[in-house]
Amino acid sequence: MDIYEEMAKSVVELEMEKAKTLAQEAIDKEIPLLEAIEKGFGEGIKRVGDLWDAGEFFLPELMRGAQVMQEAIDIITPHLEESGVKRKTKGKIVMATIEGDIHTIGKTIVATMLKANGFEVIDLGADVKAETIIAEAEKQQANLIGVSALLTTTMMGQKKVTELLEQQGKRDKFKVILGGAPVTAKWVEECKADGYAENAVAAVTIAKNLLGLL
Ligand code: B12
Repeated sequence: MDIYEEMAKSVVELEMEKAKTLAQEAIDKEIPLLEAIEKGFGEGIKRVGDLWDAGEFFLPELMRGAQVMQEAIDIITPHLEESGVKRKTKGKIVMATIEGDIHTIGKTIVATMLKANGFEVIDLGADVKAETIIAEAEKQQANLIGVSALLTTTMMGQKKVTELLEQQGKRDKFKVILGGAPVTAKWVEECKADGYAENAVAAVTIAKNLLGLL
């Protein structure tokens, strides 16, 4: 079994110690860390999601799976950042999961991937009001705002970000990108946002594109 499959399995089997050991192994053996996140632990949480969808996993398993994935990523992230620090900053992005929504995993992966690709990322966490996201983007003089939503009920908050920017006459100051499992290109268009990406690799491409770096 390759290490990515072992990583995925550790999340599905809710094996915290195993996941942490594998994360450390990836660092020690200089395995590409972004791939370890996407193809390994990220694949694992997707399978956990499928098991939840199929009614085979319940909330406690779901939460444990998320914790296992998060702790493994926490071990990897400082090493990713280490390799990224010496590069010139490509741009500054303020990221958050929108108000009412506590899903952090996808947003954190995107933030990690952007950092690893030379962006400066200010991660505001989850359950963040549109007003706060905008205020922070202004304070930080960011070029980009990234907003995640995993619930159909919280997606409206993404639209609120672009609407508020418009109302406040600040829409031209920032490029806004949206994402999260229920988000589609059509929804992004409806929100009058600037970009959509369905995964973290695409998020880096769209961010670079919007800042004219590609
Ligand atoms: C893990 C999980 C949880 C964990 C979250 C832990 C955490 N720290 O994040 C816990 C257990 C806490 C949880 C809670 C809940 N959850 Co939940 N959860 C999931 C699950 C299984 C996986 C989500 C995930 O992390 N996926 C893995 C990541 C890597 O994928 P991702 O988030 O899509 O991110 C990728 C892309 O979307 C994109 N992306 C993401 N964000 C952004 C942002 C930008 C700017 C860009 C460009 C791209 C981008 O890139 C990412 C990397 O590739 C999904 C099921 C599923 N199949 O998605 C349900 C799911 C999202 N949850 C759901 C629900 C209903 C809930 C609860 C309401 C359950 C409850 N009754 O309490 C609560 C929510 C409470 C709240 N107020 O938010 C539903 C949502 C239904 C809907 N359509 O609205 C889902 C779809 C499950 C289901 N089938 O019913 N959940």
